[in-house]
Amino acid sequence: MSVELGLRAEGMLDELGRLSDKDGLLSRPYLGPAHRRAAELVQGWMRAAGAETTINPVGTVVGVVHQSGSARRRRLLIGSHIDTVPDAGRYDGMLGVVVGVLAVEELRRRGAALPFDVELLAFGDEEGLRFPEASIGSLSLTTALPQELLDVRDEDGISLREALVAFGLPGDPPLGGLRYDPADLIGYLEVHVEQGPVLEAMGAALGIVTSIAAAARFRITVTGAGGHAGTVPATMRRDALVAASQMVLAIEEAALAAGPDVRATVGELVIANAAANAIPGLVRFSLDLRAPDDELLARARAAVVAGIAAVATARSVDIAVEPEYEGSATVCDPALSAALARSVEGLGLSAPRLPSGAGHDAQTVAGAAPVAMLFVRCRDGVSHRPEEYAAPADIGLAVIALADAIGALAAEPDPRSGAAAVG
Ligand code: HGY
Ligand code: MN
Ligand code: MN
Repeated sequence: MSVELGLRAEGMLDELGRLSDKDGLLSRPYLGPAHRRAAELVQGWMRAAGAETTINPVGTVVGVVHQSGSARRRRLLIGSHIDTVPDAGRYDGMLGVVVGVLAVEELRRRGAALPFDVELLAFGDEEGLRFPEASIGSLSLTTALPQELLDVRDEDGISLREALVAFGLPGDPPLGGLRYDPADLIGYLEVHVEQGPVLEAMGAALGIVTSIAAAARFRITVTGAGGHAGTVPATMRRDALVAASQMVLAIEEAALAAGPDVRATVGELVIANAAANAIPGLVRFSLDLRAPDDELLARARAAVVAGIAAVATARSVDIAVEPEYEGSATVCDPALSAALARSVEGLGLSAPRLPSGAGHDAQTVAGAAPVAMLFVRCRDGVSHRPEEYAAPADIGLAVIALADAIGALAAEPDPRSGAAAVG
């Protein structure tokens, strides 16, 4: 059973993985043409699984499997994301969306009568790489987003409002009105490829996530003095690239000093108006900072900012450090996690517990509902690269485990209120 489900999932992931905004590699930014095609493909899968579907005002595909009975019912959310980083693998985010659809299909095949609705979600902006805000899809469900967000612009100057219209949606959605009522939500379950080497090293197909790391992302601008490469003596330069390079090393040094669980990454660096015969006067780079808890993240941030400020002073350049995204460390809900663990163990598998260094929509949804995550082993721990791979057999086991966990939750009292999970 699980092998067939895994092979079906692999076929769906192959189909989804071909929808890209770039030839020859998988790149699916939020609200781009490929995201639109992927959203429609996923919407069709959700509909075929028996869900009532829509693409909501910020591009999230929503599929509600209504249970017969009273109108206003509590909902269990199952989701992940279908946007990708550039040159991505076919599993990050997409695996969780496909597994959710197949688990709902499996429950229907079993004739499961659930006391709550199941809502499938395919978010479109988890990576948060296009606009200076991240996870707009999941954030809109948990936070009353300001209408001004519609005016933020991507690096091509396209506003969120314009991108929504290009995607085929209204350009003026009431962002604040998208928020879910936490009282309606039983919880949120997300299945995700581990994106790390731990499960593979343990020989475990699946794992239960204990917590999701705190994360902060910044845009740093270094302003020095441009000039002619041939005429300005080295001792008279305020070279923004040399200063930025020293800052990158200072960031590494500060992060290492803050502790082995702190992760600092400069993934993007751009020289404004670069020319081989001109001294760089303006450099912008990104900084992605992670730590297992908020306090350590705060300490690491202070150390890193102090380090780059010292370089700026020594090199007489100016810096601007603009926060772009912040996600608190998130502890997964014990009751929902226990339901996932029991369903994994029910398959005769070990259910190791492990933290997530990667961020997920679950971190955002945790603002409105208890969350839990099921990790699927990935080869060599590689992710955010085309070599990313999860075996169909493991994915099939995840489908069964998720279906079993949903069925088990149906039989248990609501993990939050203790009442029956009926709305
Ligand atoms: O950056 C992350 O951890 C996630 O892939 N957005
Ligand atoms: Mn992801
Ligand atoms: Mn990712």
